[in-house]
Order: sequence, then C-alpha cells, then structure tokens
Amino acid sequence: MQDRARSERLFAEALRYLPGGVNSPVRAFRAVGGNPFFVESAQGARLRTVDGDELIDYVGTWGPAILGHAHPEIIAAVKDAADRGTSFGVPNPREVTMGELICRLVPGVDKVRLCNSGTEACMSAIRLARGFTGRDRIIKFAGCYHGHADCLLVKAGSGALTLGNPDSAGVPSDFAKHTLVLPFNDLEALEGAFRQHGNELAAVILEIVPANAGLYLPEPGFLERLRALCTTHGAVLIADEVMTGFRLGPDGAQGRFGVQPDLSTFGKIIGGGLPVGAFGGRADIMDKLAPLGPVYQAGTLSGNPLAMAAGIAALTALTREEGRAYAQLETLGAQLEAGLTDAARSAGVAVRFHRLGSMFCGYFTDQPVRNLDDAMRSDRERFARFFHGMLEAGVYLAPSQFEAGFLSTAHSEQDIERTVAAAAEVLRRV
Ligand code: HOZ
Repeated sequence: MQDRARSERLFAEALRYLPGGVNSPVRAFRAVGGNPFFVESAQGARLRTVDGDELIDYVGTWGPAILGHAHPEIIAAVKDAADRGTSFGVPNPREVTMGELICRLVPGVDKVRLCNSGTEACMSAIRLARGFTGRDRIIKFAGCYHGHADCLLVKAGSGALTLGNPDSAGVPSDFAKHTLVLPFNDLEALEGAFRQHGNELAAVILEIVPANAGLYLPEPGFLERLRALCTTHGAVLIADEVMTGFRLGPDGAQGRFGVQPDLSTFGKIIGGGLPVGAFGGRADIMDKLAPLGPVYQAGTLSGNPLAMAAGIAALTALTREEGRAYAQLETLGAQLEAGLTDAARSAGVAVRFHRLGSMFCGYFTDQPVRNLDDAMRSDRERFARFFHGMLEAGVYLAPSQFEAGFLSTAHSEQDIERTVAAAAEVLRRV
C-alpha cells in the first residue's frame, strides 16, 4: 500500500463523529493495530481505497459478496428496483419470490420471515422458539456469534471476542441467566446439560460451522447427537446460517453436514450486499408468528424491494447451471489451501489452516483447533504482523484472527497465486 494520508484524514474526522471512528467495532483494526483504510469503490475481487490502492479482498463485505463486488446482475436488479421506489411498507412481489427461493433451496424451511439483519433474525428466532415451547432457557456454544441481541452476547465470537468483551456490558444478568454456554464439539458437556436442563430448554442455537472465532468444524457425531437430544426433549434446534447459508452450497452448512434444524437464520448473501436477514423453518413453529400467532416480530423495512431484488439476483446467479459457482469456489478454495499450507511449511511457521468450500482461516498454532479454547491459543501477535504484511502486499484479510476469510467467484487463479506468493514472503519474516 502507498501513502494512506487520505484514509488517515478521514479516520481522524470519523473519530470526532462516530464512536471509535466506525459503525461496527471489528472494522477498527484494534486487534491488529493501526487505523483502517477507507474504500472508494469495489469491483469483482478488488477493493479500491481512497488512497488509490487496489487490494485483493478476502473479506467480501463479511460474506455477502460471494459473486464479487458490484456484480452486474445485482447492480442491474437494484437499479431497476430503485426506479420503482425504495420502500413501500406494504407487500411487494419480490418478497414472495424470495420466500419461494429460500423455501425451495433449503429443505426443512417451510416458511420464512424476512427482516433486516442477521442479529434480528437470530433474536427473533430465539423469541419464536420461546413462544413456541413456553420455555425460557437456551443453549449456545462458546465462540459462536449470533449477532448482538442481549441473550446471545454471552461468550460471543466475532468483534465481541476480538475486542475482548465476549460478555458485553449493558446486558442485564437477568436476561443472560437463561443462556447456558457449552464448549463446541464436547459431547459430554452436551449430554450433561440436557440431563440437567433438557425439559426446560426452549432452543439450542449454533453455527453448524463456527466461523466467528476463526473457523472450525463439527466433529463426527456431534451434530447428530445434538439433533437427537433436541428432538427427545422438545427443544427447538436453530441453525445460524447467516454466514454459511448459500455459501457452503444452496442448502448451506445443514446440507453439507446432513442435519435438519427446526429453524434456520440467514442474512448476508440473501441480500446481495444490501441489509437483510431472514429466519424460517417448520410451519408449525413459524405459524406462531404474528399476525397468525402470539409471537410478535415486525420491521418497517423488512422485505425491502431493493434488498429483495439484490438477493434474488444473487441467489439466481449462484444456483443456476447446476451449482457451477460452488464448484468454482471449491476449486479456488483448494488452490488457496494448498498454496498457503505449502507457504507456511516452507517458511517453517506452524499454521493450522482450516477451509470449507469458500471459507477459510489460518491459526498460528501447531495444535488442533476444535473449539474456542483451542482458537484462543493461536499466536495473535503473529497474526497481526501477518495481516499487516499481507496488506502491504495488496491483500486484504479480515483484521482479526477470529474472523473467517471468504472467496468469491470473482477471484481468479492469478489472484490466488499472487496471494500465495505474498504469504510465502510475509510468513518468512513474521
Ligand atoms: N458479522 C460479521 C461476521 N463475523 C462481522 C461483521 C461486523 O461485526 O461488522
């Protein structure tokens, strides 16, 4: 990167008006040091900064940009929708198209409610599960992040973990006391919790593939046992697919791992880069929502025509030609994994590189990573040096060890080669 004077000036000004200079904490570079750069525009796999640098982007606006930035079909759809009005506050046909698409692509989603963010989706899914079961208690897993609703900001991942406050101030202990936190991949802890509280549980919420403390995978048997325990005890199993939905395949992580939740939450990709969220699942549960049922949930901008247009264009492009896009992402992912693993080995740096499809994370440790405690053992100072080295070389990774990287169909083989070459050089000196 060149001189970042314009970004520095903008950040100094931002600090006057925006707490910490940002509108979402993880953007502030606190975990890696330094100040964030500002983006002028984005196209394909590239970000163009206000300082004139061009970066290969592996953040992809934290997941939505699976087709790359400013995908022509999404842009055309948004322009067309905008010409007809930006918000109606009464039903519009695109909401129905989006509902049909999600229900068709994700088996087990009979009905869906659209909202405005992943946070809203998870918060509402929990309320719905509580309304459906008449119970209060929920289970979440340490390191999983389900947005910033009160009852879910307990041992949370993503920015909360990155900045060292996984249990946020301002959450009344009365709200959080109904949330039981378990280590991921720990069958014994799971069995114990169900033995003790099974019949009081409204829901278990999880990221099937936890991607907010880096990226680690469910071990064989864990999801199957969880599913069985929820069924036996009448607890609603909620899969948070905000990051993984339509990324790991048309039917997300639940399709990859063959587990059928009762409710699923979505966001990111289904908005094509515009603000969106959704939750859906079994009709008997979804029908408890107002106006049919007693569980209240609402939103002025829910089902917004611009977000729907962008999301429909994204899902259509992703799922046509028998999922060619996913095959392409898998090929790129495999190339990146092979290249980075080899680069680390050659540099003599211990890295545990995890990848699933187009999501990835490298932990600076020689130990296996299967839960939050393991992830915390990664050398974060080394990560920070690696992050800055890569940025200098024109490659933008998420500014935290505890975020996943994302590939898009706009990345090319040459982008990956350039990334691997940069990593090989940077790893030698971090
Ligand atoms: N939800 C995103 C994935 N971890 C992070 C976005 C943010 O916190 O700004």
